[in-house]
Amino acid sequence: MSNTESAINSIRVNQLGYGTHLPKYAAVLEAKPLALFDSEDRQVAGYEVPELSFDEASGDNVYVIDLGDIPSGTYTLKNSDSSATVNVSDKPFTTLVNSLIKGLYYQRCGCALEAKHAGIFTHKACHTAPSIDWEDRSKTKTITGGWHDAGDYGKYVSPGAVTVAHLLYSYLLFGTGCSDDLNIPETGNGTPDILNEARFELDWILRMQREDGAFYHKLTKDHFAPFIMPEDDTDPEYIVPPSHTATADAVAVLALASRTYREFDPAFSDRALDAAVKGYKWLVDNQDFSPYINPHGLNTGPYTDTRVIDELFWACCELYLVTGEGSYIEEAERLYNFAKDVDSVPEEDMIFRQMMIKQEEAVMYINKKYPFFHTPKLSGLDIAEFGWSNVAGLGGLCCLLFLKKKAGEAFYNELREDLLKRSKDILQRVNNSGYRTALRVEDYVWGSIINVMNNAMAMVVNYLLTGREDMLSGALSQIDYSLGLNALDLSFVTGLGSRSVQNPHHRPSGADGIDAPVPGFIVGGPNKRFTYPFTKEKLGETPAAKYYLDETPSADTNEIAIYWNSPAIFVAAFFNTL
Ligand code: 9MR
Ligand code: ZN
Repeated sequence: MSNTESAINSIRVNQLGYGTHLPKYAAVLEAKPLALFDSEDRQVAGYEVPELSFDEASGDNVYVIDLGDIPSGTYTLKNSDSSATVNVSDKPFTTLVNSLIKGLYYQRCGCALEAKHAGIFTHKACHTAPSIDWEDRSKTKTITGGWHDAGDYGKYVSPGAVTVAHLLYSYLLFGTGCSDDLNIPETGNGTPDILNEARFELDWILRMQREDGAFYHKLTKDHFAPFIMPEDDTDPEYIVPPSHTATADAVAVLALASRTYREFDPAFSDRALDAAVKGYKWLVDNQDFSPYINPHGLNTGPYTDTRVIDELFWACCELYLVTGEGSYIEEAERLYNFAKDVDSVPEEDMIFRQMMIKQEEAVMYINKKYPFFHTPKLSGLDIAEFGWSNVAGLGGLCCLLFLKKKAGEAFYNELREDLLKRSKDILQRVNNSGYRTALRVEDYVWGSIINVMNNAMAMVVNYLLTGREDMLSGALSQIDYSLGLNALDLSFVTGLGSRSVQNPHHRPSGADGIDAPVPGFIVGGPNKRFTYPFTKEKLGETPAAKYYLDETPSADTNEIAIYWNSPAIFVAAFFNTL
């Protein structure tokens, strides 16, 4: 497939399908009349297409049309040069949710994927050997389990914690939309499979805690493996020193897990809370924060994060909810205010002050060393962010949708206003975009799908707080984007849609000898910032929304990652409950 071919079809739809009771958008690139035909070729609706407008991100002239009320069924939408299949049903997103969760199962490490669960996508047990302590090579420890992070076989605590948080919140908020049996090894054990799958990662996160309470940053080799199957990837793995961000993320997700699993496994719930409290104590006793950077000779994903204040905020919110101890929410509020203005930190809080100032220095340093992170300047906590480096929004979910007024009336109201304002700005981006994509031109970065899905999450939260229909349709458009209503006319989810990603940057998909990619992964998508030279060579001046290659080597545009699946699970699970 080339990007020129993708311009041929002038009608772009959500290739998987639309909800009977939800808005149904299609994008058209020709100002020609459109008509909708049922499966017996009878016309059921006709539409005039007004003037197209120019979409800066894609360079296309495009119009998004609302197809109106259509009963369940399969239809064809046509104009004089193109046609597209339109599926309408009551529960269009069940397949999406289930397949994205099952995708995480395919990332399981330390065990075999057996045919009865994995179909043709089996592999033998991988990464079961003892790992070596990076700092003291004489020490080894066997830490198995967890999910492979992405297209590589590394396992990293922060991204894992964030992924699990998305799953647990999906279950807690939208349980009926995401609790199907998924044919994984634990299916039928009395716990919903979304929690069974999350538990696989949680058990690994628990194993990543050092005796003193800190959490190791990651468990990887010193380099990315070639495109081989995981069981053939036998070079030594290293236990990489702890970081503050990994520790705070682990604390937060374990506190969240403690309340989520209480009814299914009280012993696990207790264990998770003990580990969280111990991790938090380590953070309190070790405030000499400096961001994790890869030591010399270690060349896997850095997941460098210059700001730990959002991780601490999230951890305090979760610890308060699960323990009811007031000091945690006081701390959360304090952090929220400090982040707004470092000069407001009183003298007696010098430790925090130093931490924040150090962060400013770190931002400058890291921006130079890892330019692709575009580290933001310190200016408050962004509670509309739910990704691996900025988790303030997860603390926001905890306060706004669970603690509510128990967070303190004034604090709750402030957080609510903050979220409403940020999500309004996000909706503005949707309305400014030719394809109703919640991205500005500059948001097409490595893993742009995270911006798309984070923004959808923020609009979902707004909808839950206000019932605003425009927020609901704004969020829905992001699901449509991921399933084909986009400038590339492509479903970014492997295995779903009539025209979907075929060559993700995913080692098993590239090495298993099977033509089709492993199903159930959403790829990072268009990225015009810090792309590989070969991507630039092929795409040149292509507009941002089309800066994408469906080619295996293109980690910069076509990799998969656990924490890109998970926010999409959250959003799709929400729509599944409507
Ligand atoms: O998701 C990460 C993205 O925000 C960064 O810009 C990018 C560049 O380093 O790295 C991404 O994370 C990768 C990680 O470092 C290693 N595993 C694969 C991840 C997805 O590409
Ligand atoms: Zn493995």
